[in-house]
Amino acid sequence: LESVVVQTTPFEDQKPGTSGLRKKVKVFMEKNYTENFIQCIFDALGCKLKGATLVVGGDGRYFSKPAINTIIRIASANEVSKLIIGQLGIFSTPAVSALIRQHKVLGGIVLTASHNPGGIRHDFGIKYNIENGGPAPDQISNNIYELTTKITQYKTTPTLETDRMIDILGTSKFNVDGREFTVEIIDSTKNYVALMKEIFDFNKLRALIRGTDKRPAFNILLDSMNGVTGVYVRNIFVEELGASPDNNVRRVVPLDNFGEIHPDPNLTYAKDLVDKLKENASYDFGAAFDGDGDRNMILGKNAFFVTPSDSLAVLANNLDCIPYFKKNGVHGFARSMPTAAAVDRVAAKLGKEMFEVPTGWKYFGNLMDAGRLSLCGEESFGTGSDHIREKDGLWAVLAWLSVIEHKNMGVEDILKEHWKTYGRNYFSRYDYEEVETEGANAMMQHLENLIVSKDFVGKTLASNCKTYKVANADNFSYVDPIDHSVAKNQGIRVLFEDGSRLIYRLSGTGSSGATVRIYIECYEKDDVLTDAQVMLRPLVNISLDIAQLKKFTGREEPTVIT
Ligand code: VG1
Ligand code: CO
Repeated sequence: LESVVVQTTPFEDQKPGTSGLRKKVKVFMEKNYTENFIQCIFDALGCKLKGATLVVGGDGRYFSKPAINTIIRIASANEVSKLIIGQLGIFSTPAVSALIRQHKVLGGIVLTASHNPGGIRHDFGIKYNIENGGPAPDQISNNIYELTTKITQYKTTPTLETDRMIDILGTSKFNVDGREFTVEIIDSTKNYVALMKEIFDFNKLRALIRGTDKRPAFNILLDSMNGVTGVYVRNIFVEELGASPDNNVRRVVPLDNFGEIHPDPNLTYAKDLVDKLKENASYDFGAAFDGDGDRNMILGKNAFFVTPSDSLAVLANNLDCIPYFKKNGVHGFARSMPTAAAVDRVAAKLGKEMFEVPTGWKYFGNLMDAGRLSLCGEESFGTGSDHIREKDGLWAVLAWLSVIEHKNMGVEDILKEHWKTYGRNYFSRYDYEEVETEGANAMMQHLENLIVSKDFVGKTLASNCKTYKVANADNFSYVDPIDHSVAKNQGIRVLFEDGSRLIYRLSGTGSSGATVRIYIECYEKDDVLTDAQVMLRPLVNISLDIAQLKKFTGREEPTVIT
């Protein structure tokens, strides 16, 4: 086969966001749009690409197959030696990360827009992961973006027949321009399942789920929301751990449009699961995952909600019951800046290093590679450890079940015990989706001006008879302790004297308009059982007030509250 060079012109909007390039499917379908971006990923890899192996796969959403066929042809023409692809194009994001590490390959291309809806009218995404298995750092993404603004041609092998190639397991070899090019289609779950078996004690987890002479079965309900985790959930929970395919799992067949739902595990978009747990009190535990399987939501009996920030803290406090950490030890902890600081208290008590990084999993990678970070999380339903370099929804559920098994306690009791020891970081996030970009930008600019205005620091803000004194305010910047790279403008922070915080960011994962996120947090040592929305009400009012949110966005109510 012979490769050809195709002339093309740049697109202006190929800047990767918080987690890769995400656009409507119809944008990726435009002539040369996908081709350009793939060629720019390869160009950014430079001479490392020649003879390299890459992993390719994603959450199976609409447009995955044509995108993979494009990747196969362009890779073959750019002297890649081998692609390892999941059958039917399916790999969860954590599974890609695991495979890159297990096979020690150059990197991987993940085809997903994560929790964004899928299908012909919705979103698609392409993300590059580097050789440690993690999302490309800013410097590489910026380089890819630079190239997309200048691209004039791409290389491809149009005669390479890809039809149905990814449907069948096996290896195909081609001769392209006199070089050997290999495509290996592998089982989507095998390596990942093996990894989970090394990390956790499957015998104990099976006993928990099936019940023993001494203990009744712990009744779980896992919701894959028609996303990619379905195949992993069936394999791990039903086949390996003996969960019931009828009663313990739901929506476990991945659909390319996620059944027209928003595959995002939170109280709004996974309300279905919340309702199931409320209706049926025999469920002890519920969990949901997002489209690509890196997010998780944890619920207890009667849908008792665990905030991701608390989830991280509870796991940090109990890691020693998981074989992986017994063997490898527990190094530091980390969270993204907007994530509530509950885990910081655990770190302080256990004497572990604690890091606060910008939003996005790519910022955890260097710390893990340097052996300084074992467990980390984000308030956006992301939890994970240094077993891979992505957040990992299934891992989080297996970790929670390990803690539950070990402590022989339910979710709610574990949380209450935790709060009794550490106090409680009340946390909520308000999202305003698809706001007009201009209004959102103007609001952020207003906040920028406000926080540097004279007398803002030191000011007392009040609502509902509660007063908060501003101790500090800034736009968060981060210097990576390992490579000293700098990430600026990562969110406006208003920090109060009593440790309460308000944070404002614009989302970097949407595909149309802007999404405003407001993160609200306070800490209570003793009053730990109040409803979070009640406790945070005064701070919420202050946050909307100082941002003049209604004036800038026209919005009365948030789209999603978590
Ligand atoms: C959101 C979350 C962030 C997360 C990112 C990717 O980003 O806030 O914490 O890392 O999504 O998650 P943003 O820029 O929209 O706030 V996912 O599930 O795409 O891997
Ligand atoms: Co995701």
